[in-house]
Amino acid sequence: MEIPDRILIVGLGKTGVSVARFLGGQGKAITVTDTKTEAELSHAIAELKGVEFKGRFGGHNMDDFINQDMIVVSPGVDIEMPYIKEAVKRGIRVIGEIELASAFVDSPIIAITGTNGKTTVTSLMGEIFQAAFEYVFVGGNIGNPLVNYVMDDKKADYVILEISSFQLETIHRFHPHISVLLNITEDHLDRYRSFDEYRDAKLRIFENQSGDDFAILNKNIELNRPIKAKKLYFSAYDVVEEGAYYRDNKMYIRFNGKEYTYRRDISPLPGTHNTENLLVVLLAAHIAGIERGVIEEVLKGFMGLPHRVEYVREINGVRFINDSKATNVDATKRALQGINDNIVLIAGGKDKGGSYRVMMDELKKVKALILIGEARKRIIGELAGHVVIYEAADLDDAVKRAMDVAKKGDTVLFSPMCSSFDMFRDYKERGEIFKKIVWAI
Ligand code: UMA
Repeated sequence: MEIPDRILIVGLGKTGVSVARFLGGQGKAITVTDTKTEAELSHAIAELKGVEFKGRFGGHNMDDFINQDMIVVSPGVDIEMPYIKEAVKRGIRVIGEIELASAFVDSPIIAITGTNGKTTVTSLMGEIFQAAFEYVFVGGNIGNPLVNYVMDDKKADYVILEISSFQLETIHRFHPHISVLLNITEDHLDRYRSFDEYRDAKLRIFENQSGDDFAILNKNIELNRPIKAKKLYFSAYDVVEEGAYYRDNKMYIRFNGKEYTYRRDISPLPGTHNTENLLVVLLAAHIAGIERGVIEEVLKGFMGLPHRVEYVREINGVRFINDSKATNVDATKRALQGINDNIVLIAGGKDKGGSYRVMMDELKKVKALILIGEARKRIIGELAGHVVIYEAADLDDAVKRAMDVAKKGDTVLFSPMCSSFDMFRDYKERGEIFKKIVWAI
């Protein structure tokens, strides 16, 4: 990709900082803009030491958007905003970090998207590939921008990326060798006008693939879209001809005329959703020709991720579980499915506009729902009458109330169903704070 001279970077979070360092290193004239003030961004700005840039902080300005050759937007920036629409109208190229960075990647890319499970799949796949090859880069939405790999100048055998729908909105030529779509349920309806729009963004992961590439698809999700890549299906319910499936405690991988079998209990990760995650990982590992011994060794030792149904401690027979990474209703539903009855659920945060009623079945296991955050009123509006609900002032107060309600044998599950940005920096900070509160009891 030919990088033009005048570039605007919108957003100075993780993505913006890495993009600015990359483009600054190329001697480009960069402007960085963010709605946050200079004081709020002091840490990010400190990371740009030695990079020459013009900063526009505390808000955006139309002049910055229209006097550029290219604009690189962060994933959290809505490309429907008027400044960007105006720039597009004037023919200015608007791309995201994934599009920019992937133009400089010549190793095979494996890209993983889906509403839930993508971080687990990316991490586990990353560990297996790292055990099998000399150097594998694992990044993307998982928290390590791809442009960091490009700046590193060390060629990887594989590049494994967690990719969000936001990142897919701004691709043009991004071309993974293997693309995975795990599942699609309601999420981010605060950003998208409809579920279809969200799904369409996710499906873009396949748009630049050719017949030499692979598309790993969920057999139980109807897509009705033409996909040029070779389609391989996975299913935890049905047998598939080519791909991966689960039957009678075994996982079967059928690829290239061969069949490989793994015991399901080789992995300690619980639940049907994790069976699906494992099937995808095994399939990708076999496409890459990784040996069974390497795969099994990593599978046995992978205990799951922090903040994803993470056991914290037991107090007077009450178990506490941190599931702060559940930033949508489907994720909380999955967590509830994996736990027996008598759950005290702490939830709430920043609302994303999806329906809370989809968890009505699982709600039968919940003896009390304790709510925090901005989403409280909407959740009450949808679930009142179906479960006992308490409102709490903050997370501290919520844990206190949970302690009052929970009896020996119960589980206190912190699984917010919402994003964290109303009260915390991100889901990680939220989970750490929850664990600290629980450990302080
Ligand atoms: N900003 C503006 N103008 C706007 C909107 C935002 O200036 O109109 C500024 C904010 O003030 C802030 C900056 O943009 O300073 C934040 O940018 P960002 O939200 O894109 O955050 P990054 O730190 O760059 O992190 C992003 C991803 N965040 C989002 O998609 C919201 C991270 O995923 C990702 O790890 C990182 O890039 C590296 O690729 C997080 C996430 O929550 C984990 N992802 C969502 C999810 O998984 O559900 C999609």
